[in-house]
Amino acid sequence: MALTLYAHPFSSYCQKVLIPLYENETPFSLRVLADAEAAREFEALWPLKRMPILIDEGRTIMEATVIIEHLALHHAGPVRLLPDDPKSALDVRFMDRFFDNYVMAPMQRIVSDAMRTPDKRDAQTVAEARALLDTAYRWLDQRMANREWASGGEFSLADCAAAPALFYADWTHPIGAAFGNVRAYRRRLLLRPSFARAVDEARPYRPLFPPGAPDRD
Ligand SMILES: N[C@@H](CCC(=O)N[C@@H](CS)C(=O)NCC(=O)O)C(=O)O
Repeated sequence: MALTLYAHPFSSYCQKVLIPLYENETPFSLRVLADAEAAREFEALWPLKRMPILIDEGRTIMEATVIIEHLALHHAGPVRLLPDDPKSALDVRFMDRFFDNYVMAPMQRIVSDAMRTPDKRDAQTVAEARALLDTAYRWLDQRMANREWASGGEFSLADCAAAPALFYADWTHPIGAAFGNVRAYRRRLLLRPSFARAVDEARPYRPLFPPGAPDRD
């Protein structure tokens, strides 16, 4: 059961998939997309060039959430990232969408804008992204008032999405002191060994962070 992941350790969506692989100690080989040969293979496999992708016995699986669902179906380990109960699983999937669409996406918009030359930057897009992050933080703060993890009582797919999303969102648009539950949840995620490992492996790349990485996790 040879699994190959095309990914980069510093990428948020790649970390989202590294977390479940580390949670279950699933064996896989990594093709790091800083390598030119790996990048050529990746582009041939997925012309949309969005990482990560997983190769499982010749089959290419795209999209971080789908990769995690694929791992849960075909390479299940002791840590179940989707509950068996369909209603509970639906809430996990909702929270996964929440983190991708309303935290990861606006964070990426701010980062992408910082990669442009000053004359190509779009202040309105960045302002809208920051406003969306504030709204997302506010909603999440209430949601997390009495919770350890994003959905149900167990660490799940939703937390895999949350960890890198909140990690980088806080770097680009700091989570304010008013959102203590979100801050505490981000700290809990950083203590989770699977995510802590992904964060450690990405440390050497911090100087590459386009808006500039703060001197902290
Ligand atoms: N919808 C995709 C998004 C993946 C994505 O945006 N990956 C980023 C890295 S974090 C990427 O490949 N960026 C390259 C680009 O935008 O050209 C998923 O869920 O896997």
